[in-house]
Amino acid sequence: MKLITSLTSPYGRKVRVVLLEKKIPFQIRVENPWLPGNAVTDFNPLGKVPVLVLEDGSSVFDSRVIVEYLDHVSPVAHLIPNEPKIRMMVRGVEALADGVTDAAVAAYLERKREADKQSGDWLTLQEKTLFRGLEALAEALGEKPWFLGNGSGNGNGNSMTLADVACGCTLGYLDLRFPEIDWRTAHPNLAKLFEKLMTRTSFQETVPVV
Ligand code: GSF
Repeated sequence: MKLITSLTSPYGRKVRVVLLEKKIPFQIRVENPWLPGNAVTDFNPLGKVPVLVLEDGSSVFDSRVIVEYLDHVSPVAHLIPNEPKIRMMVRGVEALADGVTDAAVAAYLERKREADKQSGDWLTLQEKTLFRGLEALAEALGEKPWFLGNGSGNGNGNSMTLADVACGCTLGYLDLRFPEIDWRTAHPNLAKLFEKLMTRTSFQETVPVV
């Protein structure tokens, strides 16, 4: 399978981490969805990355659909638990992390516009969402080592789930685009989680490249 993504996309990183954790072989095709003439719309009418192109030529998007598919096609390192309530909790944290990323991407794009075209209200709205989301992530993690925390996790002796992966990709994106946001001091528990994630090859190999 082939993954179309940019090397800075936090959603693309989430998918790459899942592919690496699950040891699923893949090729990567780098596309920047914001550059004129990019090929993303050939694969996704929405023009967004990541897109996963399967062997039969069909395309899968967005990142949440892709990771759901990947977790089903390989039994290695299940990241999405089966039990409905636990599964909902994991997907809920993923939605929260993705939501923080959405706000960060929106604020980043707004800041890239010429100064006199930027909307202060829009930026404030996105920043408020971002900080509220971060707080909710920190609260959901609490003092547990992982979001599912106590080994009851995914039944393979490893409590890391998609919740941790998604949160890690969001935090890595903040470091990339908003280095001035000191989320580590505000939320030491998230800092601890991120540090642990960064010891894994899957996170080390997917550090955003500008
Ligand atoms: C978001 C993808 C996205 O916004 C997902 O896959 O989870 N909900 C989707 N991707 C951005 C690039 S990035 O910020 O990661 C994108 O492709 N934007 C192009 C555009 O035209 O919005």
